[in-house]
Amino acid sequence: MTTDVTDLHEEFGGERLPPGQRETERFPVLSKSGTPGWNPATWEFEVWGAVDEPLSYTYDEFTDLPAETQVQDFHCVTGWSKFDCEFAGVTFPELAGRAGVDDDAVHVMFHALDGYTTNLPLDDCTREEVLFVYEYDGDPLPEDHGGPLRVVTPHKYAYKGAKWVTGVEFLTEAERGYWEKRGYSNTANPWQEERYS
Ligand SMILES: Nc1nc2c(c(=O)[nH]1)N[C@H]1C(S)=C(S)[C@@H](COP(=O)(O)O)O[C@H]1N2
Ligand SMILES: [Mo]
Repeated sequence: MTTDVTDLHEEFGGERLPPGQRETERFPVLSKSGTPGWNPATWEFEVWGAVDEPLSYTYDEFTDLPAETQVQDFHCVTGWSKFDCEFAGVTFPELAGRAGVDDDAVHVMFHALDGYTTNLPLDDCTREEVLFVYEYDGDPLPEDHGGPLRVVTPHKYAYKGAKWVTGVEFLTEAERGYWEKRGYSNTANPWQEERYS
């Protein structure tokens, strides 16, 4: 079953194409420092911080979790949007439920293989469309786009979605990630054009 979440913009009172964006058919690659490469024998995905049960998965274990396929739009802060991306993976709420999030957790930091980090308030993460993605258009997620595993955040500019994600840290206080420390918006709502801070 595939869920179409491309009507998400209605929640934000905006058009499907957010202001100042241009639709592209291509799927450009944007990375701060190239594709890091991963080793399937040693790759691990971990959940830690303010949780009852820290979690750790190999690639095979992760891809055995209950998964779903969604059609989503993708908005890059540099001005392009790609409609109708088919992503398959595990939802944030599914994973958070397995870890048991502590009552005092308010914020989340995503960690990635290339040293990238990005942050979001917990409320912005506990949404079905925040997905840990390992398939794109029915194929394994290409490494340039964050394979083996990346996050997508269709309600935010795409820098909130860590490619090559290896960990999720639940925090009791807000912190800023890589681009959030370097001038990009902490809130990143495309329909309010929250590009810079
Ligand atoms: N680990 C990691 N994740 C990242 C980045 C990065 O440099 N490293 N770049 C971000 C930015 S700025 C964007 S626009 C999207 C780009 O995703 P794409 O290359 O699949 O288009 O990934 C985001 N996630
Ligand atoms: Mo970006």
